[in-house]
Amino acid sequence: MKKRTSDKRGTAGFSLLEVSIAITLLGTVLGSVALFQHRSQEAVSEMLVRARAEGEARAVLDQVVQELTGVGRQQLTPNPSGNAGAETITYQKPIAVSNAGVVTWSPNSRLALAMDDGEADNGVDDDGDGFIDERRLVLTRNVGTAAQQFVTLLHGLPELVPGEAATIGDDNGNGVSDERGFNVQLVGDLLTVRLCVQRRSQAGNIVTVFAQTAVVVNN
Ligand SMILES: [Ca+2]
Ligand SMILES: [Ca+2]
Ligand SMILES: [Ca+2]
Repeated sequence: MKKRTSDKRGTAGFSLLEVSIAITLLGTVLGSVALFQHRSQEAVSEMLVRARAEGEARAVLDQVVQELTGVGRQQLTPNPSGNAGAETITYQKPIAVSNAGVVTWSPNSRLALAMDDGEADNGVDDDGDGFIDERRLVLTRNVGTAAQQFVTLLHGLPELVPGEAATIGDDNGNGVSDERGFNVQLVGDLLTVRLCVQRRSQAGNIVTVFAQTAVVVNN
């Protein structure tokens, strides 16, 4: 009589080798999922940081446009029409015009870069935010008078915008040489205002935002 044989593999379950392969595969899959989640979180973090920085830059640009609207070309100091434009600009706005057409100008206001809080111009990241020698944009009203007032409009503007080297010349090909995070440049009657801000994402990646606009100046 033929002896009945049983399928030992079927009843004994998985072999050690199979279990070991399964655990390895599961580990790989879980690792991939964790990596994917981490990357997704970082991508979302970067998106949020970028959106916030763009909002900040846009709002400051609007404020700068408001400041510079109506300014006279002759009242711009220094003359920002060179290749390097200007990173500090002093200006006056018309506040009255007499019947004879004589314009009364406001006291001087100034937009200028200053070292950011806790930062010194020394090639070192003094405030530990991951950026070296970053600037802030400062608006000064009533320059040189008893009523002089300072307002910081924006923090975290780079010493030189990415793509621009500290050698003379327009390395990033945007028409301005050696520009910092704030620059104004006059071409004809058009005053172009450029902003660049930098932030760090949660994982420490650099997020750079550029924004620019232009204002027509009076003669
Ligand atoms: Ca810093
Ligand atoms: Ca520094
Ligand atoms: Ca440039």
